[in-house]
Amino acid sequence: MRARSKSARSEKDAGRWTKKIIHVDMDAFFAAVEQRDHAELRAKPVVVGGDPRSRGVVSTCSYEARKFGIRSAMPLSQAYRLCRHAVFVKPRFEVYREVSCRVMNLLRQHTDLVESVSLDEAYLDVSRHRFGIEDPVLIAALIKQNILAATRLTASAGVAGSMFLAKVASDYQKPDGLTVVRPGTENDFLNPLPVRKIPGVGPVIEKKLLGMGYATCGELAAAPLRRLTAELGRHGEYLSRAARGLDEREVSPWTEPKQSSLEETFDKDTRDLEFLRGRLRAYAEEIYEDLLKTGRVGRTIVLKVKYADFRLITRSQTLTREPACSEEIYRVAAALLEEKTRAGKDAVRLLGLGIAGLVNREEIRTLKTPDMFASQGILL
Ligand code: TTP
Ligand code: MG
Repeated sequence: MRARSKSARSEKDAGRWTKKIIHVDMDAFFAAVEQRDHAELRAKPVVVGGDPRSRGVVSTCSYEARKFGIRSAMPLSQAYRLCRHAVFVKPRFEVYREVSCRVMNLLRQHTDLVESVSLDEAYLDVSRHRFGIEDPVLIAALIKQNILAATRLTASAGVAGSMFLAKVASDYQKPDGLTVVRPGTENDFLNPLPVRKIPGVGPVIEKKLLGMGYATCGELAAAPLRRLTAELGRHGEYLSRAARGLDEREVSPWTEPKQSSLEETFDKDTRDLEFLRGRLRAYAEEIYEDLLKTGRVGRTIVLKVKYADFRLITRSQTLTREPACSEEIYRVAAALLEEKTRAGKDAVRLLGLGIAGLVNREEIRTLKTPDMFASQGILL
């Protein structure tokens, strides 16, 4: 009898959440690592990106720096104008990657269904928790504690019935937040939020939506779909569904395309092909090492070029099998640079190289469908 009543209770609990999704996002990630490792930076406006006299952009900044209006992707020179006493530091990607790896491993202690979307951000489906914990809010609280104890860094978490809502929720009370969107309260949570809170809505789409008279998700949810698609093309349907909280995506650790990439804004625009090739070779080596270290494989090589006039292009090539060495990545990238861009003729401001469509070698193995991957040229 006892066992029965227990299972009846847990069935009832499970019924309340269709899916239990947690989104975890580290707070001011690169800047928080710098403040952790350099005590003199704590409680100060810290900008990660490099020398403010260089032409790079802000990777991220501490919450103290955000009070001055500094934001990711802003030119460093502008950040300097906004806050002259900010401390500008160079990024240490190897350290961030290591911390990220540690955090992702902690998340995998709770479930195999972890989809990491960037160094500092991941979704978990904890509908079936590894040790049977039923309450996703408790799991999220444990995760935050695990991360703090292991890394001395804070993360924000969102708990909801879908990936979309969990992501919006994790952003809701940053830093060190834990926001829960309980089943049945989805619209109450979403309706008052400004449209900018929808992932993928940047300043351009926001302006367009405001111009159309939609300031909040509630207003956007009530907008005729035809009007949205007419004005915004294929974004229209996504926005309409997002504003209504509709999202059927599954957390998928092995299929989601991921990218390993590096890019650099040069101190001076350059037409020097030899120099650009040299940079590509250095990126290829670093990327290849990263793939080896993180056990990931991918076959699509992506080259990014921004010209002096800020025109940005990407060119990619998908190989028939995964690259066997950094030299192979370099050769493909150099060929793309020479044949598919105007580098050497037009001045180049920024150069980037990446590998897209990455999957995790371990995760492929556990899928036990090697044929599927062999047909894509990925060796197990
Ligand atoms: P985010 O999670 O977007 O930002 P964040 O962790 O710094 O701050 P928040 O508390 O708002 O989450 O990005 C994670 C890291 O990715 C960030 O620390 C630095 C890097 N990044 C860039 O290098 N360039 C960018 O434009 C952005 C947005 C992030
Ligand atoms: Mg973050």
